Amino acid sequence: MKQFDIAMIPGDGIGREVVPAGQKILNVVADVHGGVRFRYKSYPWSCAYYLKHGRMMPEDGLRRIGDSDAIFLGAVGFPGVADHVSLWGLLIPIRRGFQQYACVRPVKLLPGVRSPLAARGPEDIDFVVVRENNEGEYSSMGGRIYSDTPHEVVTQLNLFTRRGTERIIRYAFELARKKRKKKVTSATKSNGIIFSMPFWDEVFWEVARRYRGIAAEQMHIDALSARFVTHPHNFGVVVGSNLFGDILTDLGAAIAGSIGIGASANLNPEKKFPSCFEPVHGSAPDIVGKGIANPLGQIWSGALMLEHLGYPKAHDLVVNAMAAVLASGVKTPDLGGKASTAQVTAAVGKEIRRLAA
Ligand code: GGG
Repeated sequence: MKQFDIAMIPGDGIGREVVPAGQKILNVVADVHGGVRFRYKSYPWSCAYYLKHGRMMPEDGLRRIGDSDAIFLGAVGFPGVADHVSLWGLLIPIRRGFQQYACVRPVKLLPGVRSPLAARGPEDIDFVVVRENNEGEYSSMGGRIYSDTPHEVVTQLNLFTRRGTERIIRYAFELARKKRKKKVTSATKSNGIIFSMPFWDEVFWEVARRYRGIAAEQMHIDALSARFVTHPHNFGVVVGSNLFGDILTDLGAAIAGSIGIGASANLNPEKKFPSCFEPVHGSAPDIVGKGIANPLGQIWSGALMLEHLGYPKAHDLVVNAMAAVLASGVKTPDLGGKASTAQVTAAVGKEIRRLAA
């Protein structure tokens, strides 16, 4: 029996509703698998914690969860705490402190879900976005002077290192090797951003030359966003900087039916540190407490965790169960259904048991 220690951080808003749903499904998987068990420790780090303690997590927070096998996180951010305070106080330290430099986000239209794109089916929307997760536009370098005067000056430095750029692009090409469509598309903006993006392009083509069997292309982020809508079937793996990857994956989740279904893995590929699994969506204050949050983004993130921990078949089992439940019409309102968080979760659990039997 293999036991994994999971650090759970439900965080804010609907994170507190979908993380327990994801945990239920992990327990069902453990149950039907028989050879794996999860031991959870929950941490209350969140905006509520900030309002009480003046920080999003304790000073030694990373040390406390550093020994876990994985982190299972819900959502970060809530009205009453500035978004940059909550993000930089919790999620970004986790991503950086544990060198989770590869953020992998599948964009896949599951059977039973209607894409907002007309006449698109599951065979048209099935690719992965790899987001650089440790540097780029998410940088704390810069400053603000002469505040509240007409002479106010604000600078924000983007940070692109050769090591960081090369390793994420290499990661994207390695991933493309395992995919049906062997193609990597690079998100750039080297016409307007004249230092970092031409550098990104240069590194992209240096790496691309080493992967003979994999098609490579670069596209400006504006055109690429439009192509997500007009030609989603053309993509295999899309690689982008921190900000570009973040924006593209909200769009990706939307064309795959709902932001509520988007899953994400913040990976430390070397497995020196724990990786963190969280849905793409945020805390959704508008639907908190209504019991209608879509649990599938969290459940799918749990499936990505299973894959990372060495159980790819368990990943497939969960995703197949999700697809079957959606195809049967059990959906939360964001997908046009009437089911609650609890009903969708129970249906996925039941389907996992049925498929595994
Ligand atoms: N579930 C992830 C979450 O709460 N994300 C909030 C957010 O705004 N994240 C920005 C980012 O991923 O960079």
